[in-house]
Amino acid sequence: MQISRVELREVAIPMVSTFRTSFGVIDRRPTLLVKLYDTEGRVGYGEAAALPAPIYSYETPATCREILSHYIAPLILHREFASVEEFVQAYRFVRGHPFAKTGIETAFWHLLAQERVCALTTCLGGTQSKILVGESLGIKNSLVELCKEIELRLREGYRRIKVKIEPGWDIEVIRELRKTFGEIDLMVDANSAYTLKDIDLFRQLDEFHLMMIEQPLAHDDIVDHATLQRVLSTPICLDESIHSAEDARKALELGSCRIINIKPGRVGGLLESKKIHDYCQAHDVPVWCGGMLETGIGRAFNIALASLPNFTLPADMSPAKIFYQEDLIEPTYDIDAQGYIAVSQEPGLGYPIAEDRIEKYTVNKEVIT
Ligand code: OSB
Ligand code: MG
Repeated sequence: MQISRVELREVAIPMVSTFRTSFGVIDRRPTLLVKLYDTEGRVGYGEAAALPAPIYSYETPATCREILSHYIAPLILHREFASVEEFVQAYRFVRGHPFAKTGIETAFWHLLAQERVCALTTCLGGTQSKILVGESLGIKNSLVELCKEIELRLREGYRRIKVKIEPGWDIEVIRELRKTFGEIDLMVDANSAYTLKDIDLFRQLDEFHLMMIEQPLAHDDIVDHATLQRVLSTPICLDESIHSAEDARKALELGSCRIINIKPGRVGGLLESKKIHDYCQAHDVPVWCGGMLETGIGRAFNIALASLPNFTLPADMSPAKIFYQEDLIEPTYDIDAQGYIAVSQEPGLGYPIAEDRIEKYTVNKEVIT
């Protein structure tokens, strides 16, 4: 396969609700679409889902554009690639910038899936035909508001509730949720809002039999997490701290976590995600697929990834329509009453792309040939 043209399109779709975490409020969500054209006339779409500000990681849509247009696109244009492995080799010397790399790598997967006339799940080696879905709930203005949304999501079928926490919105919230909803599958995500000084708070949280505590300590730490994990019976799940299969190996050897959240954007693509999956599977560590409020295009790749056999815990995979006025795939996927979404078996992306909406929401466009 040979790439003849790279197109970068930043799209900005109005959000229907804001998403508050310990690192800040997400109330607008530009995202970067990467379009690859091959010499056979095919077009592959990928998504670089960095947040609009460097608050979850250092990347933004602007840094993704810079890295892709100046450094990565020139390395992959007009060269022959027989596999994704060869494709990523072309830019292996570009350090960091995993969201940018995921944008272009997923577009290449989309091209491959079209060339081979196979579903993304098949291309990746997926084995599950449906995946269990949970909902991730931001920090709300009140407990009443939080409870109302949880009630709605449980009714819709979501099987796991993840609640964002921060100092002042943690132990009392969880106590109340256990009182109201009983023993539902409940977990928390701190997005690095705490330190080891808060160890007593985590001992208290340990009493609530949570499925896991996601990224309680610093975004770049695996040492203090090991200290914390040693005193807790609740599994720690690492998100921000894991950028590669090597990071996963080190964290598991240190005992920093017992579960890993795999997000393609955070680790630089589907190939690296698969490596983390394989390493965890070989070491009996369950994984699940996290989300970055992607549009349906980014979610399509996440769904295929989550069909690999060791993705045994519910994914952050609510349909993008929960966050956005309109999605970029139409029709989008939905969850059934048991909390599952079907893994698309259609060749290519697996969902129809709404080209007119992409056009409508494009705020800037760059073409590299
Ligand atoms: O920490 O998992 C996170 C969204 C943006 C940035 C970080 C996170 C999240 C979520 C959203 O929790 C999950 C989703 O995309 O459904
Ligand atoms: Mg997280």
